[in-house]
Amino acid sequence: MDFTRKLTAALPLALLLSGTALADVKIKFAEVHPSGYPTVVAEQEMGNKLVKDSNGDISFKMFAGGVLGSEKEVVEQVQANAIQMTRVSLGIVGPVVPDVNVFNLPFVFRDHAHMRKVIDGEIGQEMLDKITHSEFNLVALAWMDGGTRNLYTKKPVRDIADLKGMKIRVQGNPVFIDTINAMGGNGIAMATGEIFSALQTGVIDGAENNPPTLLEHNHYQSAKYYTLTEHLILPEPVVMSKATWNTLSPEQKTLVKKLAVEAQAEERVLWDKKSAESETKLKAAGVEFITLTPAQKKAFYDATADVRSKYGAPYTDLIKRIEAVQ
Ligand code: BDP
Repeated sequence: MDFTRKLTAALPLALLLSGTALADVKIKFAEVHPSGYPTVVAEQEMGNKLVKDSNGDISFKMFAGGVLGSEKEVVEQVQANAIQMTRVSLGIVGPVVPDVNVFNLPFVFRDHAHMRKVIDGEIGQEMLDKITHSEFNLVALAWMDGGTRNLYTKKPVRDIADLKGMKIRVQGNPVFIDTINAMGGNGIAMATGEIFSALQTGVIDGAENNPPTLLEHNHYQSAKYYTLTEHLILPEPVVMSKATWNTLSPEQKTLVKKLAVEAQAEERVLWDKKSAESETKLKAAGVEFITLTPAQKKAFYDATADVRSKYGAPYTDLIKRIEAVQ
């Protein structure tokens, strides 16, 4: 770095002002969500602070809208350090770091507030550490909020029986395929970017996600029924490639971690606002929100009991600790 500093002192001002060309660490950040989405806004802000607070030693460029590939592809690229950072749904991390699948179990969190309490506390940090200490060359820094996932379908699901045989897209994680199958549907894994046309062409009958994704990825144009099952509440780690992390100075590591945690808090505020706006917009666009009675919701919970026992068996103590978080 000292050498670079001496070098930069000798360089013309124009080159200095271009900034990124001289940065020691160049971060490409991949996002599957479009510009303006809460995660993208908070991460871009994190990037701006990173450039400023590192005095330009770190550069940051956001690639939103999935231009660098699907989340699965991006995680592979981050492991290989071809992409330096991303935010990814925990659903996609599960097949890579199976320990995190505890958070991916259906109905493992009581509600959205419970999930937030858990990720903000020691269990949340332990889960980030599990990613970091796995052999997969990722350093997990903080959590983004991905809201609560509900089913959306082309034909209404007013009761669990209506789901029978419906082809429902899930993220590429066996836990989710088993979850949909246990509910009577037919779970089909595909990347986020393929859902829109799969819904249009009838390759799938529905999918499941939070209101901002249903809106911003335009899935509501084909799927007009939104059944509030609340079956998954998936937090989303912000990860850095370990190869890049290892090139950072101790001060830079502290800075990156601090700004990622700040982004976590900022995104949460943006998330709540965006969720409320999305609900209003979806309803205005003719999407019917189907509320379940407690008994109807319990049917989804009961149907997925085997999925919780199958994947949760090695983690019974952890699950008890999660349940104990008030
Ligand atoms: C959204 C997540 C995004 C996932 C997407 C999906 O924010 O990371 O890729 O769901 O299900 O809620 O593909």
